[in-house]
Amino acid sequence: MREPVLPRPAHAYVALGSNLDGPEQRVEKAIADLDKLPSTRLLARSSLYRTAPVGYADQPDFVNAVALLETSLDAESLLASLFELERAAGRERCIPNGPRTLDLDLLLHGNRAMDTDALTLPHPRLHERAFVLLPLAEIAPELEIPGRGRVRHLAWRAAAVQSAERMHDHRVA
Ligand code: PH2
Ligand code: MG
Ligand code: MG
Repeated sequence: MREPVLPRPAHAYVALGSNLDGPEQRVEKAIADLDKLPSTRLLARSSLYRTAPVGYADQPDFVNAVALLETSLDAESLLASLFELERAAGRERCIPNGPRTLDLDLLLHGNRAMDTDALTLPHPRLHERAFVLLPLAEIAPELEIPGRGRVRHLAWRAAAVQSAERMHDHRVA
């Protein structure tokens, strides 16, 4: 049987998004839930961002954020845990790119590179999405996306064509 726990923990970046039924609270709760996953702890998180929908325009604005985890779960096990949190948030998969209560996308898992039907790492659209890059740039501006460039450069480029507005600072009560 495949061993789902790594000998040494990896850094994993997760993108969070919601645009239904209290998106701010849903993203905040999901960040707290990520910290509770087995063999996993939250190392850093971005602010919340209000972003215009990309891909399918006729839906509410999204709330987006990015979290950095230290985890001993391998990429497949972490992905399964993310799906479970989406399911627990009542996620229904109807319209592609359509409205959702909670979307958790695995962006990077250590330096793992893979492309299967189940999972592509790094995330294939990470480098072109302001709603991912701006929050990611807040917590990892110098991170290099293999074959794509440095996060702060990618974020700067994406911000010129898509809007992503930083919401109130989550650290302030
Ligand atoms: N997610 C999508 C499609 N479009 N647009 C924004 N602003 N934020 C998202 O999280 C998002 C999207 C597919 O997952
Ligand atoms: Mg997504
Ligand atoms: Mg997704």
